[in-house]
Amino acid sequence: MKALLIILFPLIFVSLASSNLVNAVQQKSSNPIVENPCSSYRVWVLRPILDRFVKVNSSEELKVQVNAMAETIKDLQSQINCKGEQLVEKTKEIKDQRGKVNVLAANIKHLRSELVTAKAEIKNKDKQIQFNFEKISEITEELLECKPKGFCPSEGPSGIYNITMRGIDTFGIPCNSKGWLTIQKRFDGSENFDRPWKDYKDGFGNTTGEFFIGLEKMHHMTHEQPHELYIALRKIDGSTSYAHYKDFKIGSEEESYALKALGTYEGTAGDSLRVHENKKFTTFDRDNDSYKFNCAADEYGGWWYYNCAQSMLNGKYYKEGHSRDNKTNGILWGSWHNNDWTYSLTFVEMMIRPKTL
Ligand SMILES: [Ca+2]
Repeated sequence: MKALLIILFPLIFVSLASSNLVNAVQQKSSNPIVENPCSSYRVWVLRPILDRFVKVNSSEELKVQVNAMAETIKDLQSQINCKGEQLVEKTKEIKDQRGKVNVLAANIKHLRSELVTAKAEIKNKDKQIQFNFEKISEITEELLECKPKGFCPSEGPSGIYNITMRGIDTFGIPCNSKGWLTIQKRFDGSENFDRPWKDYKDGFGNTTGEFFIGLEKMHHMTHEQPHELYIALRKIDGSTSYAHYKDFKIGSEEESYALKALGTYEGTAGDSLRVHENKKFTTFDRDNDSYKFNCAADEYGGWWYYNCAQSMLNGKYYKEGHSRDNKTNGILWGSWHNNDWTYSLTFVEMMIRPKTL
């Protein structure tokens, strides 16, 4: 028995001492290990103790201790693997976030580009608004001035309308409901048409009766914009006809108020004004015709004579519809009364209006 105790005592002592030592080491280094399970610190610390156990413990105890240590190592390896997986996951998350940052950066770049475009568009719109504002101001000024036009209103009641245009004073003139402006009218013989150049230039008569508007006004109106001409005629028997010329233009006084254009003819009276196209105006005191004498002096009234006339709407007014003493100085439109130059019409109205109407 004594001999057995001698053998066991050292072993028990060594075992207890080893156990205490292990515990002491575990306690000493418990905090770092718990805080950082993935660390290899414990393995490093335990290695010499394990070596000691190999020398001092029995084979069974050593086996137990080694197994425990192996389990610990296995656990630590598992934790390292876990951390590795977490690291991979975090790396992937960082990569994703970088991708999102790149997308956001691209979006910001695109938005900046759109902002530049929008700023340019706003600048253009500002210019357009400024232009429109100036245009509206101009139109408003014109409307406020109530600037009259050099022709009749295209529609509205018939009556006397004021006409104002550059180069001539405002004047009142008859306009009908279809925009026609009367430039000459004969119907009762109350007005003398055998007048000098100045009267034909300025006009004469009464706009509510018989009158001639004046060559200067006719020139300005037809020079300002293209006009057409409509002539209404009536005989003593009450029959009527008309001649419609799609163009009508009178030259300046320097051009002797020539009949510069007539355009195409359309009507029922015949085209008796055609031969007077491009002829100058003649009065008894201003001979511009091709006749060896003065047509206006030999006949009656001013006209675009040549040698001398096929039409003569400023001729002498004969209430009975025929001249006296076989004179050929009446109101004539040859094609409508078979070139019977003793005939004389009892109603004439010459009218013009802008071609655009
Ligand atoms: Ca002559």
